[in-house]
Amino acid sequence: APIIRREDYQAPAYWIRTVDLSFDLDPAKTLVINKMTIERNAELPVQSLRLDGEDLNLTRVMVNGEPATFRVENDQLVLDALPDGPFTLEVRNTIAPEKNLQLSGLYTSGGGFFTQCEAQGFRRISYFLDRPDVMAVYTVTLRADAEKYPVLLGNGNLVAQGELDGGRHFAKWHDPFPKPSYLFALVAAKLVSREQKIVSRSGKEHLLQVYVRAGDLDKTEHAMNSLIASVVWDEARFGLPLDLERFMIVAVSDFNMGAMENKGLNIFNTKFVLASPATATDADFANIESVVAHEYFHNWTGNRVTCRDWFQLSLKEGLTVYRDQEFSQDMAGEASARAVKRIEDVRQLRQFQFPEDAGPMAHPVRPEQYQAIDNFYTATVYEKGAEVVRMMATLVGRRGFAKGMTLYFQRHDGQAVTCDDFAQAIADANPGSELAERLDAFKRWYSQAGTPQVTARGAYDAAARTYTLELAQTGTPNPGQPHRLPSVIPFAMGLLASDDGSALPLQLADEPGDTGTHRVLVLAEAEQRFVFVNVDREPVPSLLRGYSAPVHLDAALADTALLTLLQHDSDAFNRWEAGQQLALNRLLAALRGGSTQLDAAFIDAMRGVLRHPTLDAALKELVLTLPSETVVAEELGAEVDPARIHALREGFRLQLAQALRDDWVWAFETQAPIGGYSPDARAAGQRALVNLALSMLVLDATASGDTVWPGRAYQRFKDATSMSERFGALTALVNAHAELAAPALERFHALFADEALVIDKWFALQAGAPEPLGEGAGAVFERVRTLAQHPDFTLRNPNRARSLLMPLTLMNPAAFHRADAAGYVFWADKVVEVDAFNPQLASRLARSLDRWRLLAEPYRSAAREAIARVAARAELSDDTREIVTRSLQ
Ligand code: HT7
Ligand code: ZN
Repeated sequence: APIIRREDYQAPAYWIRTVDLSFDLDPAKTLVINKMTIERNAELPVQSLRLDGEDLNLTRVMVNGEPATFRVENDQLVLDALPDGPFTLEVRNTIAPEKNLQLSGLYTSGGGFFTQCEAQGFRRISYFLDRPDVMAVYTVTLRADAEKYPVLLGNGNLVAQGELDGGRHFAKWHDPFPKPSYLFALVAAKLVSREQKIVSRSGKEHLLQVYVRAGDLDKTEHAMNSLIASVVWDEARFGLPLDLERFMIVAVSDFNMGAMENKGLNIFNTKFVLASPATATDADFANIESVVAHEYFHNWTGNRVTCRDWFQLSLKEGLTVYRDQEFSQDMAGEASARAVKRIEDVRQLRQFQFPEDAGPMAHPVRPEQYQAIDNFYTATVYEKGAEVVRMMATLVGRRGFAKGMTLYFQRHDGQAVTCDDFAQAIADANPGSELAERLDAFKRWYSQAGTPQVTARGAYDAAARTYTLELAQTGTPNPGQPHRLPSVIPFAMGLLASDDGSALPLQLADEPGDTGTHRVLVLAEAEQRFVFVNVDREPVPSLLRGYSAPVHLDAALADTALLTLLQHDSDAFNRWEAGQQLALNRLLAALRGGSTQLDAAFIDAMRGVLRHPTLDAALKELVLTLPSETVVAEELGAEVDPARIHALREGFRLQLAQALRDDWVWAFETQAPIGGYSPDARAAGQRALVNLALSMLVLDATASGDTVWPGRAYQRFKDATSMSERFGALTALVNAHAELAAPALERFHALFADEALVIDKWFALQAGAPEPLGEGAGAVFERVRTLAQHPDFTLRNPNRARSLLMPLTLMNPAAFHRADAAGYVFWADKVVEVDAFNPQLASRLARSLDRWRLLAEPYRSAAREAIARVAARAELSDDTREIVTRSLQ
């Protein structure tokens, strides 16, 4: 496929103003009639009209009602000699939705019709200028068999419906908002809906609907509540109201991603809609809340103001992720629960975005080029993009950011714009702010890939009562950019007294008095020095609080300082960070030949956290969880032996299990939430801690041959009143390889045989289980190979395919990376098999070997060979080819 470059952007030669679409829906042959009104872009010289198409069977082309001369060139429908003024173009084609296994365009799932048009799916429905800067008003008529497809949905408002001959019926929808083709959607299926009328602040009434299959209606309450909460939040926090009379969410079980924000007709993966206490874990409930919010927030950030071109994807995705993260924090409530959400987001960033930014797919938040745009729905565009927006908000303050958003919509409502336009609006609304003063330098976050490294060194001068903090930043230049320029880094910090951990007042040398105990420094040069005066006691610095910028921080703090932070920091994020750093230092030291035994100081500190009288249970659970094997590998940076990292980390886990045995028992017995199931952050945190305690107790017992705790876990698994409890107990048994794991898994499968999303969990749990050490090593991988043959397993359904393949290849390094290369062979086979029918899914799976260069031998050579084997195939999609080619470069 050709390389598409950002610098080559050109405005479209024609504008499509209105679209009148009609669908005669049939799984084998759907007729699409597309009548467009089109105008030439008068600002450009006269050119051919080139409409995008893919896998379409073209039957007729008419201009102004007359048959037209046309040609099809490289999939494009090309017309010349068109009228100079506005004209109508009618294109007829047929498509075969039941053969569409890519799940892009119009496809069938569970006996219904669904669409997915982002990024370039509309061209698989009809010929079009399939680019986000061409915005049109759509009217859509759907015709289908009334019995098989009783529900016919489109964007906007229902303007007509009725019966037709032959048992068919129709519905006509009109969306008054001009939109790009990627936001088009239709659904025709046998569905039922939960409905709720709400009145927004302005007094307008809106109808909210969640459509699912008949048996799933009892699992829609949480999605509906999340939607209502999202509507309320966006109006309260940003003054952004719901602009539609009707807002629909439809759940579908075959879907390539999480969900899609089509105007007024969001289409969701069932995974992010359906939840009941019996079938969904706390994590599922939290994910549903955040994905429902995310798609709803797109209604403004993405739909009302959209992207000029796909290089600007982070304009809508980074901003909308920032908004959903803030929403979830606000929903969590108290400060410590907010910090827990922040920690979870940062863990996600480090687990997925950091490796991406250091590997062959590294790209700036605003990429410069691509071959397959679907490959750029990445952690960098989404999660790092959200961090960039967060830094802007930090630099201008919460109210300043809200003002910036208002200006952004005043300027750009109804337009397709760029990341520059967004940054400019936030800066212009905040004249004199650090952002406005340094806007050009700040925008390097959009153009430079890689995670900057910040080194911090502090020195206390007791005689002068000063504390000098020296900050330096470095980073690797991008390909094609010889020098990396300094980033603008908001650096939140405070100082704690080293003796009792109390917060010290902060006053820089040129300031008249202290400014409180917390502040945001701005690092904008390669090196900067900050001198704090009137520092009465030796301080411990608390740096990069709340993770105020997406950088690697090397502060080289001694254990004593980290222990002070862990015990006393008012910033809960940095308490967690200090605990992680203590654990990481020990893991890295052990990997480099140091002690494999945890020291008393560390264990006592962990006990102190676990037994702490006031700390949030969720925070305790996070502190007591060691950094992941992926994070350790990335820290190591080279010659990674996944089996060794696994053995050491498992060894540490077992020591924590044994040394804190009484404390885990205490936690298990006293920390559970009281009352019936509620997915709120507090109760979920308590369940998470209790589940961790149980896992540790079963781990310890299994290692020592004791059967009491496995027995208790099995009993809890059987008696559980919620999926969180049940799955927690099952996880404890499976991860410890307890004998009772097998009967528990069997029972779980039998209990939930008809619940596809729960069976996905069943696969995922087994594929993500820690590989046993010693004799049983390899059992988890073997189990995955067996499960790939299980009658319930299929690669055709993306959730099911991911449930087995992703936990193994992305989350379970020791099971995947094997000295005999069997993991890589399995991976290559699956990539090739999936690529033949669903390139988007295949290319995601292909990313699992991105970091092969980090590996030690023999893994490295074997991994390269497997990638080369995939790359050598003559028949490969553009999506997967781009990934494997870049990987080998
Ligand atoms: N904006 C949506 C992106 C999306 C997507 C992209 C490529 C292929 C399939 C897709 N399904 C949804 C999701 C979101 O970020 O909200
Ligand atoms: Zn999004």
